[in-house]
Amino acid sequence: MVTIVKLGGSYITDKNKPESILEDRLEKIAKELSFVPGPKIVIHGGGSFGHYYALKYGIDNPIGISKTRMAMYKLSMKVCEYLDKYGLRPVIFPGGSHFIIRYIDGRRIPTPVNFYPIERTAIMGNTPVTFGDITFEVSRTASKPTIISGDEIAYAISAYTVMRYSSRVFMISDVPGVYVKPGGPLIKRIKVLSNEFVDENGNTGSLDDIEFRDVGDATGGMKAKLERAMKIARKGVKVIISNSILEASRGRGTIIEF
Ligand code: IP8
Repeated sequence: MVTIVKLGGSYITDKNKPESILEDRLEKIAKELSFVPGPKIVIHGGGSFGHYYALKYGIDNPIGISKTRMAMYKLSMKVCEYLDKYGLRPVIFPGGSHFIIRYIDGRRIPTPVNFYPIERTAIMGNTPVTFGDITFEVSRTASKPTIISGDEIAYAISAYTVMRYSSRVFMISDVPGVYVKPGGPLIKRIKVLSNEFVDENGNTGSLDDIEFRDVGDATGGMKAKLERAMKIARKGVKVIISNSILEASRGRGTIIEF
């Protein structure tokens, strides 16, 4: 079983302060991940590293591309320091070097390029670490720099590995899962095919009935996270949204499956 762990940028950094890392969270994640058996791949977002520089310099010019990607390497090294501390033998594979966006009929399709070294490294017993980054959006007629998010990379890896291995995705956030409404019951399981959920009290409902808290953040909060998780689940890969890798590995949190 390959475990793909997606760490949101806002989970591991303080988005309000450039280049600030929430080290206690990295410590917790690394420690928990060291108990998970089998191959693992870690993906992280940009938070107050990548997003700060992408906004400051833009991504359509050499300075912005360099500054943004350098910031992401710095953040990734910090993630790796903690993974190394807990014996996870991390190896960095920059997102912009291993994934592109294919742009077909108005749709962005995140696609692995040169995935073989990542796959082999995971099987060898190292932990590949990749991240949301600047890459290229390539259509039949044009190519331009674009940001590929950590979630898009999680999708690309899931879509690629689903035919080869059994895999699961843990989306780690600062809440234990998805709630039916603010303050109230946690959703245990979502079936994307039937558009239904079961909550922690055993009650069922339709996904259209979920009331999301209006968080007003740029990445769209839990609603957007759930949509991205559902895209992965439609490929046949189970996703668990949780605030803990240990809980997720026991099947606790919100499970999203086909
Ligand atoms: O935080 C974007 O990744 P995300 C990374 O997962 C950059 O959206 C370079 C801003």
